[in-house]
Amino acid sequence: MKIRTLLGAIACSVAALAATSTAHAANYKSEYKLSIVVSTAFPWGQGAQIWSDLVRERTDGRINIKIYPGTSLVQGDQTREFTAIRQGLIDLAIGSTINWSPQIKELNLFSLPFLMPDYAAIDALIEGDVGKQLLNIVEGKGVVPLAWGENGYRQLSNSKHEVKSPEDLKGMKLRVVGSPLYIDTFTALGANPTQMSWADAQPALATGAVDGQENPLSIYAGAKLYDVAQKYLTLWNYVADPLIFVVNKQVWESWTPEDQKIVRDAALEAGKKEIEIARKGVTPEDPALLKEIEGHGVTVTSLTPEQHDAFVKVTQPVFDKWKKTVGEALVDQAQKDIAARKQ
Ligand code: X2X
Repeated sequence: MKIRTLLGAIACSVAALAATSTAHAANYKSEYKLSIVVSTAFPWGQGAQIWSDLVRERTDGRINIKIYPGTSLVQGDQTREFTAIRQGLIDLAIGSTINWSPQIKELNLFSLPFLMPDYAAIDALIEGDVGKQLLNIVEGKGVVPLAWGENGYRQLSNSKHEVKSPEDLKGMKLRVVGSPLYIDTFTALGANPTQMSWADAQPALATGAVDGQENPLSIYAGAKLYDVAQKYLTLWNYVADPLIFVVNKQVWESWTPEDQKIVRDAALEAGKKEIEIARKGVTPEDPALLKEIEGHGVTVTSLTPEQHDAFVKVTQPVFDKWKKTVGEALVDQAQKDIAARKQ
């Protein structure tokens, strides 16, 4: 009798549990929209693919993420992506800190000219206290941040001539990204910067409406910018843009704690792998991508320490001005952590 009661109770709770998970699953959408700027042919998009695949596998298809490249959910306007995530037009995203800077001024940190001299410096920021503070700020804006990724060090290309000094940039028409900090930096360098989306940048380069642009080598090569007359490339590592993996808050809260953990762990795993992919082939130790670019007849210019210093000097006032916007304490902390980084 007792055993029967016990078995009955177990059967009841199993049924109740099953009912709860069905109820949860019933709240789930059949598809979750993930926004990114470039396709899965780029490291950024590969990160999205890895995340989406891991989540689908580990939730047995309960969470089905579809990738929307080209920031198509906001008609290509990267600077509206963060707002669209908040509003629920976008369920998930892997976004560049640059594109979300108009809404989160602290993310301009990574765009301060010549703040981060090497990968160890980037790691010291995103893996340390500064990274935590920034993710807290993102969370405070009502979006759930899960992990860091990386677009990469942004190098300068143009169709005119080799750039080795600020003088070489004089009057050059350059497409820049959506934070006004970039307008200030390139104005200080004597160029003629104009802000446009990545979608508009490619035709503008192809028609010669602009002379040049700045982007990580993976984007430069993936978009075949050497085929649109971008034959001069200067490696100057002046800024790098990390990526942030996020989920819309209401969507996040609609998931069970078990599924939340799966999505978070998968983001951390995908972020780590994506950073590895983004750093492939673009260093003196592993120059495969650089060699490929040179193979397309591109003049690749590296700077001597003196040439590098000239760029740092001219952009110092921009750094100082924007340090106030980003937050003096945050920038001081970043500089301290970079100075103490493990090489
Ligand atoms: O628009 C760009 O330059 C890109 C693709 O790098 C970003 O989305 C920041």
